[in-house]
Amino acid sequence: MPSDLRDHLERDGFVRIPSALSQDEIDALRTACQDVAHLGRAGKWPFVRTLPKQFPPWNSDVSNGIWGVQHLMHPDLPHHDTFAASYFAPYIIAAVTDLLQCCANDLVLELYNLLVRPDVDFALRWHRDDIGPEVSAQEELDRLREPMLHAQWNLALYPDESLIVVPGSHLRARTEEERCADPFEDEMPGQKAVKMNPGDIIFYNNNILHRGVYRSSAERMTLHGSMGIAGADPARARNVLQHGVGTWVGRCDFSGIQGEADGQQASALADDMRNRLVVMGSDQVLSFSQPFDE
Ligand SMILES: O=C(O)CCC(=O)C(=O)O
Repeated sequence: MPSDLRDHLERDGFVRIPSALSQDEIDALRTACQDVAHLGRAGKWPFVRTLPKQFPPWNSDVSNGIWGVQHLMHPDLPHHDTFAASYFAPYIIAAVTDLLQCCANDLVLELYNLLVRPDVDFALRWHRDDIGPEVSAQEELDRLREPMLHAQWNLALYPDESLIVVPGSHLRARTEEERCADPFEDEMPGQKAVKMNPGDIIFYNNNILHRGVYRSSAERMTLHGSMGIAGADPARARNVLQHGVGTWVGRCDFSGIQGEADGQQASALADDMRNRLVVMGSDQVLSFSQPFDE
């Protein structure tokens, strides 16, 4: 099916959906995010992205501050139902099915986290999420040519220009200059800050060459999610589960999610997407209470 959204994502490595949320929806999510960010900063929620670490796993020592709150749909986190409703919102399901050219019944629950303003300025180094810097140019290209099996997005609740990308770099191996650049290079040729207004969503290829540059003075509350396609990538499902989701996802109660997404009850879709993750992440069909219990 023709898709402008997918065409843009394929060409540039990212695509914007402007003003996807109403002001009321933004306000409700801001309230929920303020609360969980406060818990995270106070050391009262153990699943946080702590400074100065860029990649998981993070420990729960918040003495240097945090730049993210993990596991927004965790049943023990306040507002988990508000976050689940936003993860399974019709505008997300419509965009992901369009981008992945699949139907909602193919989707798998993955990650939902919050990215927040650190207490001191902080930056991530240039990276591709799933391809390490040490690979050869040929391997880099081979990996970049693999089909797109999941979609990743940022949904901004405040103006946000922290994500810096090199447009088009998801289509090619790094140039010699990019390969040899300082990992914290502030002037990478062609770089572009992805500017978002409150309520905007950016979907991006997580293997585009990118980094995050965070100013402590700019409020940031950006929801950071991903969804996959069932059956396509069991290794990724196992990875999602191993990164902590497996310990709690079986306890999520999605029955309170109102409304429809892709012509079906959003609550039923949520259950199905969770079940597909668990089935894919295990080598056999398992009930939730077995290997993923806390
Ligand atoms: O802050 C962002 O938007 C990007 C985060 C990022 O690059 C990452 O988590 O790998």
